[in-house]
Amino acid sequence: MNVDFEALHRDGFVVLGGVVPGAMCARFETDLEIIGRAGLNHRGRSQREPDAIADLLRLGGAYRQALFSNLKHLRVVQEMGHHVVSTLETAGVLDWLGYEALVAYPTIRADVPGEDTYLLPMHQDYATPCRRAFRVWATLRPAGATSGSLLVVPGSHLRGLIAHDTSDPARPFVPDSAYDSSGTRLLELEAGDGILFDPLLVHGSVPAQNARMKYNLLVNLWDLTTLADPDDPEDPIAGRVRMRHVRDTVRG
Ligand SMILES: O=C(O)CCC(=O)C(=O)O
Repeated sequence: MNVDFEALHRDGFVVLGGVVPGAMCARFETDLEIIGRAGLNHRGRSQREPDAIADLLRLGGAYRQALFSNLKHLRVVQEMGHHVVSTLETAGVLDWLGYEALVAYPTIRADVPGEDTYLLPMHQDYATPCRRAFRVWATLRPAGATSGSLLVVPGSHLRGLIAHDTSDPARPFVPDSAYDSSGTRLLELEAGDGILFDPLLVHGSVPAQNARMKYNLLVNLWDLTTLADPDDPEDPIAGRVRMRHVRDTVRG
């Protein structure tokens, strides 16, 4: 894989074609289908939606929370994470980042069609606790306006930290007036494609318009020598992380 570092610096992101192999996407699909069916069977429910897991998650409750928080521990998700990091290493990205103490871990987003509680309006990443950080967002299904995707604003990272509107603490967002939205791009990607991006890039959720789940792999790449200090009230990154804690408390 070739990474265009000039574009990464200029735009704040680059597309990574096929960063998650098709076989891993397929195993993830199989795992989620099996989990969904097993959960429905256990509760004596039948499948109504194209994705059994969507029916299961709509049942809500503590089981839903437990399931969400454990999806990232699926072996295939861990393997995807390792694959992404070693692909980036081979492409010279880790050398380019030059981190002194690399944290690299994968997590998963699984968006239920029609639910908007967990969608992210245009924002910079405020859950990233290190000053030096990058992330990978990869789609595990084809991404686009109908199937759901991500909006990105090329070059917006160059503005540095932008103040978020927190009038609704459950949904902090960057106001339109804070960036030039004329170049906003909706990512159209194949399953397994992704982007490597600067957490300061202004970006936001594009929900699926169809009845299918939207699945994304996120890989966080942080330099732990630049960890923000939550005890320092002046630390701007720590302030962002506080915004995230408030959001999670309010949103649930
Ligand atoms: O995939 C999405 O809907 C949004 C993901 C995102 O913006 C994030 O993780 O920061």
